[in-house]
Amino acid sequence: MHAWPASEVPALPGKGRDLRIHDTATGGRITLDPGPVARIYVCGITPYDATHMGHAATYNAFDLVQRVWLDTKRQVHYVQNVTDVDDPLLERAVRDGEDWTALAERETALFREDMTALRMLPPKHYIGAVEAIPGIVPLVERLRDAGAAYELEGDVYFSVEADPHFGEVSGLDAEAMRLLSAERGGDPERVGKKNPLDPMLWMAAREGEPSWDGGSLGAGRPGWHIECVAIALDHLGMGFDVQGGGSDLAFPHHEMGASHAQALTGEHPFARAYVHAGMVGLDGEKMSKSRGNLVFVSTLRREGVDPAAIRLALLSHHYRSDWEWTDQVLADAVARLGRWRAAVSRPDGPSADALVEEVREALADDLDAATALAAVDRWAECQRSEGGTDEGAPGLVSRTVDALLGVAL
Ligand code: 5CA
Ligand code: ZN
Repeated sequence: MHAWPASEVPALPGKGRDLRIHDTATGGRITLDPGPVARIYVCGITPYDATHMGHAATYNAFDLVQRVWLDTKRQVHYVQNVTDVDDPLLERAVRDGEDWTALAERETALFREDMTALRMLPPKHYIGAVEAIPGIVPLVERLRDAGAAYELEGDVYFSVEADPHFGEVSGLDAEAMRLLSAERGGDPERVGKKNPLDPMLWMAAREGEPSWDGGSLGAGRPGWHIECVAIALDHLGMGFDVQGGGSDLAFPHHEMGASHAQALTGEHPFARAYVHAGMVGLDGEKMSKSRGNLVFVSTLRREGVDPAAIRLALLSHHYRSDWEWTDQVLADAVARLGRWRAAVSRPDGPSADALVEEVREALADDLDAATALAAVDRWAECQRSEGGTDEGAPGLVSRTVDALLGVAL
């Protein structure tokens, strides 16, 4: 699949700091030490509805990871998937009497537009589940042949016992895993499984549903976790720097993915850091396509909201906290954008050299965007109340805000 166009990232004077980030697996902050090419995999959308503020907040967090790395003069090898065949997508297509491929294509196209408008840097490889199927089948066959997977009524399940590190990503106990597995696409109640938590790797063809040639597995379609594993191994290999997604992916998705990959390769870890963004809610509930309590990026854009203001609204919350989208959050962001634009529109101003370092330090410190915004606020206020004589300052502030926060002033 093609991704979306990249907005330019201005180069800043000096060099950024190495990223210290919270890793779900160790439960603490680690300093990432990627080589000259940092590798990141971020789970993409399931395209059955438009991009909502929760999605946007999660992609914003990982966009900041990229921007911090780029500022350290590294290259970034960023991979993202599109779950363009899965139960919720097929169910929505049936509900609306629409062809599932048309639905997936339309929503993926809208996602690209939203990401472009929000100045999210595109992945180098943007891969759909359907196009990954030829690579998935041999992986499932290998797991089965190694005894790490087994067949049940034509479906193929992964055996969580095959990975000695199973459980280390989420750190949850068996009961918590069981509850979440039932909630998030698993089938712990299915009779005949070796372990109730075992996830499906390959689903045998169902009547009325799309299916693909699965070689010795028979016709069918891939399970969810193996999709991301196949794409990540193909484009990044084991031991890449960050696997990212919202906190609802820590279990089962990232736990199972790590175990699939570790069982396949005998190597550990799959990712060096598992990074999870908090959940954005609306009216006291997690914003989700299945609940329908959604504020869409595209709706706000259509209403004439500046995407830079949407981006500032996302940035005003710490990426790991759960927060609520409200009209006030957006109104505050619109006001802030106005203040910043007024401040950089003057020909000179107070020196911004210290500001560049403050923004760098805040983001390197577990992506503390709110602190970065506060630093820019202080410069803008100083510009408003006192002004200054540094002719390069407004331009430097614009470039800093663009390069590190993805906000075009
Ligand atoms: N296709 C899979 C990942 S392989 C998937 O989870 N798709 S999704 O469309 O449901 O979600 C896309 C991303 O947005 C995931 O990282 C998910 O954790 C995140 N996300 C979904 N809802 C929210 C929310 N309310 N707040 C924050 N992030 C969210
Ligand atoms: Zn994924």
